[in-house]
Amino acid sequence: MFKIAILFSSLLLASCTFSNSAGAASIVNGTFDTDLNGWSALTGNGSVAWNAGGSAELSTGAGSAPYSAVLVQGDDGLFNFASPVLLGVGDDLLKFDALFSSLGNDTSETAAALFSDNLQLWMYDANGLGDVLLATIDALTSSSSFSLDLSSYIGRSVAFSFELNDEDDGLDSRVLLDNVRLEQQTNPPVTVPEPGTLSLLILGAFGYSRRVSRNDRKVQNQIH
Ligand SMILES: [Ca+2]
Ligand SMILES: [Ca+2]
Repeated sequence: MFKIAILFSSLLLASCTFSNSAGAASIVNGTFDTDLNGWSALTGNGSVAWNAGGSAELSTGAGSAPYSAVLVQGDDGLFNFASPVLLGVGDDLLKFDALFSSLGNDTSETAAALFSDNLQLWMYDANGLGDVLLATIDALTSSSSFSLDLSSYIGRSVAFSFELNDEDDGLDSRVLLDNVRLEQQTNPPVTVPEPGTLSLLILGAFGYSRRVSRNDRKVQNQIH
C-alpha cells in the first residue's frame, strides 16, 4: 500500500540533466475536441469519459479508492511504454486546464480522511530514470489553469498520468481536463510562481502528496 509522504513536493525535486538534442514533442489530442483518442483510461470505482463540451471528464465513485479515475498518455496505464512522449528542446512547460466540481455527498464514505479528493499528475519514466509527482491538486481548489516546469527533464521519454484519487472525505468529485500541451518558455525563468503553480506549492507543503509505487496501481487495477 501507499505511504503518506510529508512535505513532499515534486516541484522541488532535484533532477538530472540530459541531452538537448531531441526535437520538441507534442501532446496528442490535448484539447479533447471529439474524443479521448491518444489517451488511455483506467478506473477503479470512478469513471473516465469524453465530455461533449470538449474535455476529458474524470469522476470519483462509490466508496474511496486511489486511482479512482486515471487518464494517461505515453503509456497504456500498465507501464509498457509503447509510445512514450519524448521531451525535446522547447518542451519546457506542461500546461493544462483542470476545472473541478463537487458531485455531492458520498454516503458510502466515512468522511474520516485527512485529505480531500485530489488530482495527482505523475510523470513516469520509460527508461527507469525515476518517476516524478509533478503536482497534487486538491479537488476543492478554485484554480483552473496550471503550468509545470519540465525544463529539467528534457531528453527523457515519459508518460503523463492524471490520477483522480477518491479520498474518504465524504464527497465525490469531478474534474474536466482540457488544453493539455507542452510549451516553450519564452521569458526568462520567473521567481514568482504563477497562481496555479503557487497553489500546487502550498498543497505540497501541507503534505497532500503521497508516494505510490507502480505496483500499487497495477494491483489496484487488477482489483477493479
Ligand atoms: Ca467516493
Ligand atoms: Ca471522496
